[in-house]
Amino acid sequence: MSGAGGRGCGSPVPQRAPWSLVAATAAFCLVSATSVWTAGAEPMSREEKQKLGNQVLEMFDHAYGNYMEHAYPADELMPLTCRGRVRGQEPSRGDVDDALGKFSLTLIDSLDTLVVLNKTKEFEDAVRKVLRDVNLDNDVVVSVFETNIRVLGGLLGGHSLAIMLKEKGEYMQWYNDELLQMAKQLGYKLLPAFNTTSGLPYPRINLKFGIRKPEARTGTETDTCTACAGTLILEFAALSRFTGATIFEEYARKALDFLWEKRQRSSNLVGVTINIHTGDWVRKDSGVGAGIDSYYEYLLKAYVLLGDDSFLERFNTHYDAIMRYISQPPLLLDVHIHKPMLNARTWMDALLAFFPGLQVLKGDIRPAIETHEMLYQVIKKHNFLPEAFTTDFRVHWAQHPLRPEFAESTYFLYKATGDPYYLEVGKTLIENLNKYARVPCGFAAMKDVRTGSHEDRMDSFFLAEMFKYLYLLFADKEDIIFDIEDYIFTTEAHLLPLWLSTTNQSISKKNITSEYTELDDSNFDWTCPNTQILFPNDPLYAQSIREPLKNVVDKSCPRGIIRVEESFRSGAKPPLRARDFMATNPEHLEILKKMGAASSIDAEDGLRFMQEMIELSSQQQKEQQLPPRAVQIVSHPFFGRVVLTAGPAQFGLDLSKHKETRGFVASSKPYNGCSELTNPEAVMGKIALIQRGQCMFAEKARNIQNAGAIGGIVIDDNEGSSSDTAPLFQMAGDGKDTDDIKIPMLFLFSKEGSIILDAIREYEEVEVLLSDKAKDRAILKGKMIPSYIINSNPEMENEEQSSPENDSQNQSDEQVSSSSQEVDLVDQESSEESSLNSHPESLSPADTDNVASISPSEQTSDPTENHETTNLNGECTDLDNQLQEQSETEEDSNPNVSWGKKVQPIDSILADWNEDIEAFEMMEKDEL
Ligand code: DMJ
Repeated sequence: MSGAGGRGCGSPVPQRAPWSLVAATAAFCLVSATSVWTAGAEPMSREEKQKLGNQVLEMFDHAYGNYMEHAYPADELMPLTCRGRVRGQEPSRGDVDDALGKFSLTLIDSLDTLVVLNKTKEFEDAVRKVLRDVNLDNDVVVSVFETNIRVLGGLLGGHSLAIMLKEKGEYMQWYNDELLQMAKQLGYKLLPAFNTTSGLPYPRINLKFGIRKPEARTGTETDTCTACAGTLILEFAALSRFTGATIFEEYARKALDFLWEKRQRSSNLVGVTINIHTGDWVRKDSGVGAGIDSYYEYLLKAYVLLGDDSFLERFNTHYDAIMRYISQPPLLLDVHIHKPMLNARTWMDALLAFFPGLQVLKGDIRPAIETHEMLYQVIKKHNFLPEAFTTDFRVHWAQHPLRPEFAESTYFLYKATGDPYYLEVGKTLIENLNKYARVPCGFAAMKDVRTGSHEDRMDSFFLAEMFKYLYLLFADKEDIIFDIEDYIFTTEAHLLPLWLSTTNQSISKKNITSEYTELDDSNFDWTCPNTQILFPNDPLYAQSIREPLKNVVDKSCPRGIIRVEESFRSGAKPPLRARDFMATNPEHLEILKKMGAASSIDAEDGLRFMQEMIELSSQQQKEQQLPPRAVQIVSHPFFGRVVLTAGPAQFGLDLSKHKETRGFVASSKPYNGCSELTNPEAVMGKIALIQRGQCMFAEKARNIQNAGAIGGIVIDDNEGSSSDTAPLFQMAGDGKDTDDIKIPMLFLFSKEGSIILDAIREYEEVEVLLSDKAKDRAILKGKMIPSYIINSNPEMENEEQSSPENDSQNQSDEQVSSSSQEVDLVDQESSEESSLNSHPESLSPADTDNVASISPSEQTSDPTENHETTNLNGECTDLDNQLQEQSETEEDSNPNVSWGKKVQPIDSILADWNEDIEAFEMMEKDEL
């Protein structure tokens, strides 16, 4: 999401229509408040701000440079394997891949970032590359939503700044609207998606063949997400107004009109998913995060950009409903559209982090400060915002794909309040990115914020949005070569000029509807908010709102949201939880006695306690689920920056209880480790690498232990398997007593294992750290280089993915198959079965259903996530921290561009593997 730059109410805005005052709704706050701030957090010096701005520039160079060097013209960089992600050449990740259209996505998404970051020369080069290399006519099925916000938006943002630069007279003098022509071409390619009776677009389209034709391979979908259908108006209207071709704005307006018609009339809320033919709500839950977020954003911004009152009326009506039902400060919780008093979830998703920024644009600062502060507390606990977290701030879904929403809200809150606190927040974001996400070849998404493990993924929005907001946060007006306040940010942070509001207005005139007399006008803010009211002569305003929330995450024990708030306000002791109950504790016995007797709240507690006791005992009967572990490569040139997700073992040293194990790696002989090692001298004192298969995991462990190894890493022999697509795998013992195994054992899927094997080939001496959680790079060794001075590792890109040992001994007799469970007891199966299952095509939906999975509820019952306990004083303690302390096929139609030249197709297995975690699947579907 994002907001308008805008001007103060009093600023002369000759090129803008009267409705531009609404752009100033936020703008007034932004401009004025920044200058009135005099107290609160320590102000940050200009030097410090410049230093941080320079750090952002260096980080951008690292991300963009590695993309251009190792991935371009592919859509995205895979920062762990240091190569481009090309659709059809990597295992499918499901809907996430629908953003990839073989159109050099990251380059296009980065265009206007280059100008914001003052890299005008690089922008000029990048535009030339787009014009020379990018083909928009590929036979590939893409998401209409993603293509609109990232590619159409990227081209329009690039065009907007290209004409600005041209006008300035130094750069882009040759430019003749070529990006706009490409944008128009793309716009026409997207139009067939709107061929529905409702006017809501199909979710996907084939760039070459459109929709429905047999060659298109798409057009049978019936549902789309609300944000998918409702996040088009800015780009489509800009395209119409830039070109004079009215059709784009008309189509986007029609889709918005339909969504508005379909709002639930009594709650004024919209659901997450809608049937594009009937208009029925398919998912009737409603929030401000995944699946809906940018629909609301675009209503308000459409008003800002286009000056059409109907958009503001709609936004305000929805906003009123959001604040009434969904906002439970500091939380934002999904509800049912028909029963809006009923929460639909007990967790929040990371996408809602944009909402405080939107609230700033609306001028509603207090709840923005509250929610932002709550999110910041979650980030402080986990370094990043997990994709989903519960109302008691436990991790619900541990991934973090370097999303920019929180940085965006931080920027807008700083502009609105001028409180230097938000600069400190930005500084923390920069530090965490460098410390935990930076890898030699870019920045890698976090696979698990708890372990610090990485995913081979750097989404284009990281360059489009994150660096813009972070840079702008620290920049003064003179650091930017144009006036940012003359532009509005799209949801992908692309810049569209506000002067479009007065250009080619015929479309809007023709389409404005007049049905809005039914609405209560008193709900609408037509005037510019005054910072004297927002911050009534009290510069400590933001701080005073934040202060009570300071410990909301650290001090909260898992419990119901209403009670969280209640006890938070009253300072009362939290209710006793079943898992904390100790029969020997007199205080607990006293509380127990009271339950059901004294008050309705006690009765409620009593019931909850009983329920929890039942759940707890059934949970304890379940098989032990261990959390993932981490293998961190600490030797040159990795220096701890690459963290691989590893499966745990149910035997050997428990890394969550003991100090981590660190050592150089050595391959065992025989590589399968199934008999006494013939190279004990090579593995003595080292961490032995062993191939999966042919005997029990425990047997392998004993053999390497006997040879003197201090730990073991079992590497999957199913070529192409990856923790990106497979569920967590844990190694079980042999059904006998395994107490004799003292060394730690971890499991790596083939892709992660090959990163280590490649490193051995390249650098010979490779040192790793086996632990429950990645360790801070700074404390790994005195040898550490400053985290922001990184050399990329170009050599890695051409390395083969399989080891020589694999080649000779790859008699994989085991696979992650329908029979495999999270806990594999036996490390043996017939090779016949293996070869059958090692092909994705052989995995029928039924097969994949049987694949080991971790459901969201299982995830949350993961021992690592239920670490908060209540001590005798009723204070919450965090076992997480204690533990941490203890252990610290599509054709390529552009002949000029070689898409696959740098790519080794390592992952042929597991393609199209269904996501196995139901919540994961749901979120991915709503993934924006
Ligand atoms: C971006 O592509 C856009 O901001 C979108 O609206 C939401 N999700 C991503 C970033 O997380």
